[in-house]
Amino acid sequence: MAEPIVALSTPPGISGLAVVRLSGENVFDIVDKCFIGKVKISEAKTHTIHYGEFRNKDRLVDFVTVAVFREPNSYTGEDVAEISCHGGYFVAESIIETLIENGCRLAEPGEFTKRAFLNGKLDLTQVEAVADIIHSSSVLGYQTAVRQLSGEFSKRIAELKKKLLDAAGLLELELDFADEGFEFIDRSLILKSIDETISYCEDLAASYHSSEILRSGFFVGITGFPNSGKSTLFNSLLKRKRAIVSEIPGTTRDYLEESIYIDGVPVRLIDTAGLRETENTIEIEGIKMVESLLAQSNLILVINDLTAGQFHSDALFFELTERYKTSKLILVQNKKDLVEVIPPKREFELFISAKHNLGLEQIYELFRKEIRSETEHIKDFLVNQRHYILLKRAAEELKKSRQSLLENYGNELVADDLRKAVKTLGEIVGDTFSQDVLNNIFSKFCIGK
Ligand SMILES: Nc1nc2c(ncn2[C@@H]2O[C@H](COP(=O)(O)OP(=O)(O)OP(=O)(O)O)[C@@H](O)[C@H]2O)c(=O)[nH]1
Ligand SMILES: [Mg+2]
Repeated sequence: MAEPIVALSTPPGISGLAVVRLSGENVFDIVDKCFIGKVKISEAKTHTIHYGEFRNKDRLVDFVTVAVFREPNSYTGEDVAEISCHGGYFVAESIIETLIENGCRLAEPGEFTKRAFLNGKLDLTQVEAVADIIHSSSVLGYQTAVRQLSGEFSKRIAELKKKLLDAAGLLELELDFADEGFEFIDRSLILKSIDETISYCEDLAASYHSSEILRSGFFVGITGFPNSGKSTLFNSLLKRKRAIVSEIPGTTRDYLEESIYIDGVPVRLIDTAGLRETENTIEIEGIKMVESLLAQSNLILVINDLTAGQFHSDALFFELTERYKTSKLILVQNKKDLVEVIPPKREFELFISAKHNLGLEQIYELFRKEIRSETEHIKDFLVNQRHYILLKRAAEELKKSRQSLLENYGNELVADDLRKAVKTLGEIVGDTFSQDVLNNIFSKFCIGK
């Protein structure tokens, strides 16, 4: 078993309870040095809870309960003790200090989960699901991550691997009989397996973008020329006065971000500084900062001031549409209360009055529609960038093997490509992994997890 580690597993600060977790060699003996209860923790049965005093030498630190999990039936697969104490700033801190004095080391971020992975308790997709559950900001994202934690993703990958390995095995078997002139495989069946796997990998990879929405929210960038009413719309959508609004152009200097929830998904509204127009070309001043905000937006609302004319922001709108090809753009014609006649609507625009809350339901409906159409792509799992890259690579390798098969290359070659794809799929669940990959995954965890 690895060296004993300790950390606070609940958020620090005022709370009813706090949980300090220990894992590794001798943790029960270490607890016994500080805990006085009816039984010794080192003699306690697994999956039992014990009440008693936690002491630092002669000083009473708190009355606590200690939960005992003996290896291998614990989160990490090692001996684990979880001490529940009172919340607040000092108790857990003091307990951790005492345990460190008695031989524990403070855990690194994600170290408990890393040990769970290394001890075979969780595979990599499950580890990533743990991180997604902790950080998930949407209901659907959380639900999908929980499903992933149950091992569904890994099961699916295992099925794909088996299908490909079976095909490779058959091809190799046939090779053994080649001298006798036997050909007993139905190549169309192998082709079917390959095709099914390619389309599964590609579909799953395509859900990466949508998974990101469930993970971190649906980003809406609000842009347009100064004074068009961006901040007014931002406030109206939030239903509170968050941004400063004034008739002076250039009121918003950098950007503001706030969230609203639509169908359990956070919509992250970003109000930005107005883009300035100069002489003949549309030169977008300060676009550098706004640029990265818009680039990460799923939806971009370009606000136009109708009193300056319906077409006043058209060139800007089309330029941004050209620039941000992966985002959806809508031209929002604002201040409709100030114009006599509302011009005919084009398919990419909406008419509202942000100040008088007119037509806002069209915008909420737009959010709803876009989120729905994006999250429809979600299969059963949250695909992250690492999965995305591996799924794409597996699909490429399979396409190669498909080609080799169609062109009647030797079985060896086809089988070889199939095995490569199997290895790539295996990397998704962590059959093979590099330290870099592990470090990258666990750096996203907090201490205590
Ligand atoms: N009548 C009317 N006035 C509006 C409407 N929307 C915004 N305004 C006014 O337009 C002016 C500019 O509004 P802001 O929301 O500050 O505009 P902005 O686009 O954020 O401006 P900058 O931050 O300077 O780029 C303010 O005086 C608002 O009250 C509207 O729908 N109708
Ligand atoms: Mg503003």
